[in-house]
Amino acid sequence: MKLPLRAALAGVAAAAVALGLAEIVAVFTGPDSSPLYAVGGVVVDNVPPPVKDFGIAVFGTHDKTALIIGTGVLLALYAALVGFAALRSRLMAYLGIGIFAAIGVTAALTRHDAGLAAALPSLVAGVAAGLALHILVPIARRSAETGSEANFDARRRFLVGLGSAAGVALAGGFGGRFLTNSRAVTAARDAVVLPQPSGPAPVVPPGAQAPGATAYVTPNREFYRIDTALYPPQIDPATWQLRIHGMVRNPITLTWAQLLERPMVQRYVTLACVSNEVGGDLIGNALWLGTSLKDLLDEADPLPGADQAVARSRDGWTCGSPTELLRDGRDALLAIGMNGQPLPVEHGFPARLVVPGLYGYVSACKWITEIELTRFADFDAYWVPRGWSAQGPIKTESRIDTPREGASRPAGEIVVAGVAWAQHRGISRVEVQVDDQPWAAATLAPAMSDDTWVQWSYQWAGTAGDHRLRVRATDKTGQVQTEQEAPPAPDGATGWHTVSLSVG
Ligand SMILES: Nc1nc2c(c(=O)[nH]1)N[C@H]1C(S)=C(S)[C@@H](COP(=O)(O)O)O[C@H]1N2
Ligand SMILES: [Mo]
Repeated sequence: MKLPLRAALAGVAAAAVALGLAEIVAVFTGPDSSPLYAVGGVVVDNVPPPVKDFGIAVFGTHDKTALIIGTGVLLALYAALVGFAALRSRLMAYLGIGIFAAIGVTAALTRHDAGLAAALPSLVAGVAAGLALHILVPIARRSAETGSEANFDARRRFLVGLGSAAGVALAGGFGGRFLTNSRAVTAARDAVVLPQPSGPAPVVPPGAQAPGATAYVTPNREFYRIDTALYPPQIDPATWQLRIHGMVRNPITLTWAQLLERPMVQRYVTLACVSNEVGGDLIGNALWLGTSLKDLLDEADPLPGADQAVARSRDGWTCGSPTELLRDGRDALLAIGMNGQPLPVEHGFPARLVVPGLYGYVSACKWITEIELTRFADFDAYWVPRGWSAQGPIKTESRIDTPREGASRPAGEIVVAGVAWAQHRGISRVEVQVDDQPWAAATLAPAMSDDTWVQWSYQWAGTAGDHRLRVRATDKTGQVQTEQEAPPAPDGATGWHTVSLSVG
């Protein structure tokens, strides 16, 4: 192996050691301070919207893993260059490492609520990378010398050097992650005993499940997850507080114990993501346990003109909902339970907002710590400067769940089924169209309320041949789902979900 390649390998090994040790330090300074996660977080907050949409479209809910791996690959390339540079000039190599550490430090310090300690993992990483390179490059040099007696020995030393680096890196990386996960709030969450709701739990009517359609109630493990958090904030309820402040007459601070004493209700509410494509699955229905957000806001007593309630999460993410809408009597909840469990950590433990009728990005703040009353004219929440609309009412939509695109079926009775939603307005009608035939009414299953999706089904006498099925819903305001196709940005995709299949 040629010397430049050996030097590049030494560089990569040095970076691996650095990142491994940084993960160990980050066990104590918090997952967001690890250079990989801090830099990843900055990338998440700053990628242009099309790239973010591409990430979600291609990697789905694995877009975060893809980002971390992508960051790792870029870093490895950079480290290889630094190793290579070390052959010509030590100074240049150390400068390269300095830049790498500075990027990590800056990223970590600029994360929401970061203390000075957040700089530590990247600083340690920088020093470790420098030392590792200092040791490895001379070994690499000697091992590449030919014709020397000790050459065999030198090669062995180089391999041992690389092996040790890999060992430190893996032990640090996996050990650090393991320790971080073991410090997670799992135990605190397991210890939570959810309070009893004041009223009886709503009962799902027997016919709510249409055969062939997605489950009416989405199990927690299958519920879609969308957020900007590379590592979900770990919040111990014992230290959690919600502050309601800004343009209010009575600022409120609510502790976990105080929250548990408030009246609780249980409501089925279907949550939907504005990024959902027509026919997509970024939507789910759950039984939420929570306390009335309207009552909390009434107590805080917003000043006239405070038309926007900005919810802020522990990691600094924000969303803004119309104050009036939160107080119009709908079941806007400060939720702590999801399908009978404390909120899963990925879904906002210990507390989040759930607002029927609004897309998640303008309402469903997870890991909530603050609600600030302000004006739409005075504050843009997280997604607004990134090209999304400040107002995000859920659009009337429907989806075919069976048959699937490209399916083939024997001729005869074919069940066409799916879901339709127009949260808080409710669905009044769903129609199916086969090829260019007239629209035919589907059968609506009973729904819990206008705040959830509705399942529909249609018995179709399928004839041999290739066919196209389309669906459209009408909400209870009389609005028919538009055929006009629109992408998710800036305020939700539209169009009719279409499925092609062959029969016979
Ligand atoms: N703190 C925080 N809350 C958040 C988000 C986020 O990025 N951070 N994303 C929102 C978006 S875009 C959606 S669609 C919903 C998704 O909630 P879920 O992950 O529980 O399904 O959460 C909302 N709440
Ligand atoms: Mo979303």
